[in-house]
Amino acid sequence: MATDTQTYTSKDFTTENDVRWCPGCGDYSILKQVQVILPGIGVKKEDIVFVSGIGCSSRFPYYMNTYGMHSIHGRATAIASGLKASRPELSVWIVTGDGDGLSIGGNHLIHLLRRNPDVNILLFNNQIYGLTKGQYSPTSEVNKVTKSTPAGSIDHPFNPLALAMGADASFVARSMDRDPKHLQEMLLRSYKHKGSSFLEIYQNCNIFNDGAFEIFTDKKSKKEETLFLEHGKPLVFGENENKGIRLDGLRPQLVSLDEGYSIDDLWIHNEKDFYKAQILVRLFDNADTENRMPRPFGVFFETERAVYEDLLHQQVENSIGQKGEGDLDKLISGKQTWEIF
Ligand SMILES: Cc1ncc(C[n+]2csc(CCOP(=O)(O)OP(=O)(O)O)c2C)c(N)n1
Ligand code: SF4
Repeated sequence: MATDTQTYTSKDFTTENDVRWCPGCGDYSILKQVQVILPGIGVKKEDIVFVSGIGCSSRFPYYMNTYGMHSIHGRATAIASGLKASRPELSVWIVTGDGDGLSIGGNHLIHLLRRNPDVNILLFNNQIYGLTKGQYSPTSEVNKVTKSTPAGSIDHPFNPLALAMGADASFVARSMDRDPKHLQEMLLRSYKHKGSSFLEIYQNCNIFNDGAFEIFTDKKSKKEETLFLEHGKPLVFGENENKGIRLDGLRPQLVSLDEGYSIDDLWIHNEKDFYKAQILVRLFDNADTENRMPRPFGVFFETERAVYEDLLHQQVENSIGQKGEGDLDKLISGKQTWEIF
């Protein structure tokens, strides 16, 4: 095992623990891609921490040869925020599921995003509760029949990226387990972003929700159903790259390049454009909608914004500069203390 970051390989990040996901689970690919990109970031293993909540996806830290914490349900975000505030030099990664991160942990997630600590959030979205054997989750589609919705779900699902934009996330992206190259690219972009990176990863739970994202991942339909975003490039997609999206005022419009429109008419992707990102995250049509928009993948939005730990440490330094080093005993005893005999 290498100890120098220059000579790390993906093997340096694997452990001897048995990986206990079901055979065929999408989590394996995500684990692999994380292990592939980490040698390239130049950070020592002992300075990397994976914090997870509870769920199948949250078993992730066991399988990483880094520091890690399998914490409490929905609270990976809270624990990671505290860790980053006290040890800002660490590379902190949060692994969470759609249940862990958006049900019980939804509140903590939005507050982390608005505070913007420099952490990377990987939201494994399989649209189901896997660990507890197949109940519906906040991203399950309407009419979804599960053990907890035997007559079909009547809940309107979350759109995770719209939620992240609403919480003023400074980096918002989507990828999928079945496109290793794209996933590696998005993981690296997430790492490089200074601030909270929110990366939603479509992940197949082949036991309780098999094929939830098949139209986006299957070779036969992928080109027609997906749109891969590239900064500065037009929004083109389709089997023959003959379809695109243009903006008609504020409305996205699906057009055919064979029928009167050219590349020059199309919307040019700009990751820095907050308003256009708000429109992009809404390309979220159901698979059965006629003339549906393709589902975008890639970086929707990135902006620079002060990070929480920098502000916090600056504030502490300023206070010390103004008032001198504090005295904890004095603070605890306060102005009015009594001795009881
Ligand atoms: C306080 C608390 N409530 C409920 C549970 C049960 N529970 C464990 S994991 C989970 C949801 C997991 O779903 P998700 O986050 O989507 O992860 P997956 O297993 O699909 O990867 C639930 C409800 C728990 N462990 N603790
Ligand atoms: S239950 Fe689903 S998410 Fe959990 S390990 Fe099995 S396939 Fe993966």
